[in-house]
Amino acid sequence: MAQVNPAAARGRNVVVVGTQWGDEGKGKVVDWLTDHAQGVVRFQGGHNAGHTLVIKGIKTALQLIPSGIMRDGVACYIGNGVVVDPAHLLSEIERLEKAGLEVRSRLFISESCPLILPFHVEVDRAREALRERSGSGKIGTTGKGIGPAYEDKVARRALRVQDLKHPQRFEKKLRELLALHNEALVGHLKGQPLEFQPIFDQAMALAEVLKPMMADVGYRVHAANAAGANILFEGAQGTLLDIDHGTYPYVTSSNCVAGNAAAGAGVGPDQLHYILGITKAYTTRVGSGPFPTELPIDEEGTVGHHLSSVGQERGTVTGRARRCGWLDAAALKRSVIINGISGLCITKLDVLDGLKEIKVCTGYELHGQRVDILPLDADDIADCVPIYDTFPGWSESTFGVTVWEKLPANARAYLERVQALIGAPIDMVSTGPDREHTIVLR
Ligand code: 2SA
Ligand code: MG
Repeated sequence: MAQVNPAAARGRNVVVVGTQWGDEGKGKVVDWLTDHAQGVVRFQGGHNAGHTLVIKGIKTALQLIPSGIMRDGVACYIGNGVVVDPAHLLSEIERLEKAGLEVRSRLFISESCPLILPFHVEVDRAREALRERSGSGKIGTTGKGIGPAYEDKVARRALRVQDLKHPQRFEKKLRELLALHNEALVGHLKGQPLEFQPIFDQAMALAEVLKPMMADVGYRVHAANAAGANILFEGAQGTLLDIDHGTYPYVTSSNCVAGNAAAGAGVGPDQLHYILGITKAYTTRVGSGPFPTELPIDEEGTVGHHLSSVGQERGTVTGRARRCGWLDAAALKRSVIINGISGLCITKLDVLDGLKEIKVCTGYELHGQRVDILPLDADDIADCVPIYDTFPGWSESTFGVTVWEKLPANARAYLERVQALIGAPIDMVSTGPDREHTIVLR
């Protein structure tokens, strides 16, 4: 089979999205594809994302800065669809600079990004505490202020990156917004109010540092493209956490699907040429919400424990243990349709090495009926009883394999069946965290 990197053709843009509940390994794949790209754009989410890259054995976790930053000379864009915590952004820039990377000259931050400010974090955490106290159940957010910042955006009262350039305008808007959030904080959220001055002073200090990186990102990406550059659109979280299409309300507050790559970067949908869906060979989820194929992870010797420990399934940002379970092809079927997936990359196949048998959920029994695609209502999803196909496992190691034919026959059979069930071709397989641990098909 010919080995073609999906990003290799000149002027070809690739969108990379997660097809599950995030943590599919998007960061590694984006980094690998960046070999053939001159720019990488983030288009949604914020520093709730945790993209782990391993390059020459050294692990780096990125939250807000696009994964392209690990390659010299690649331009990195933070699109208007991203919510930006300026204090976090600066700390991430400084951390990467300490590691010897050139960041500021090739990082472009959209002036239209809404800002995450300290009161968003307070409100996010206080709301979670309230949900817990009232018995309505936590969402299990990352506590980074993501939801409240997007709420302000949609309510048309957000402070945006561009406001940082205008101290008087910033002051006026900040006073109004802070008053509103303080009212909620001291009222029903039973928290503490925040003071204006420290927030304002910190923002103005950050403004000076960030100003040279502020840019008209949509236009820049358009111009780069017109000059023949290949652009990668790097999704964060995953389709099942999408605000519209995910397991609402147990979702994040942005659209994680491929269609939002255009709106969240500020380019036309005709600039999205190939949609690569990243799919972990099993399923994980961090935070609350329904998860039909979930397995218990605590008991040694069980499959759930195997996935959790061999897969090192812990939140990159929060350190929380991720919930683990079998691959859910019925959920993936929905992801493939919503994203318009061109091809899939299966990641962490090696984590399944050594399991006696491997299961794939092909549909569910729901209220006495068989359904073959993930329902839209979270309560229905919680009632779904998965129906499984069972495959023999393999004892050989697939870690680091780079050629399809060298995979164990049972691993190939498993992937071929998955491909047929999901309705999209597998174009890549990742067999380890390093750049080199990659099989390219088609
Ligand atoms: P939020 O903070 O408002 O976006 O949380 C809402 C839900 O979205 C989930 N979410 C995530 N799920 C998986 N990975 C994410 N990034 C980190 C990682 C998470 C971590 O890479 O491991 O470290 O815990 C991410 N970000 C948001 C979140 O769990 C809620 O279910
Ligand atoms: Mg992650």
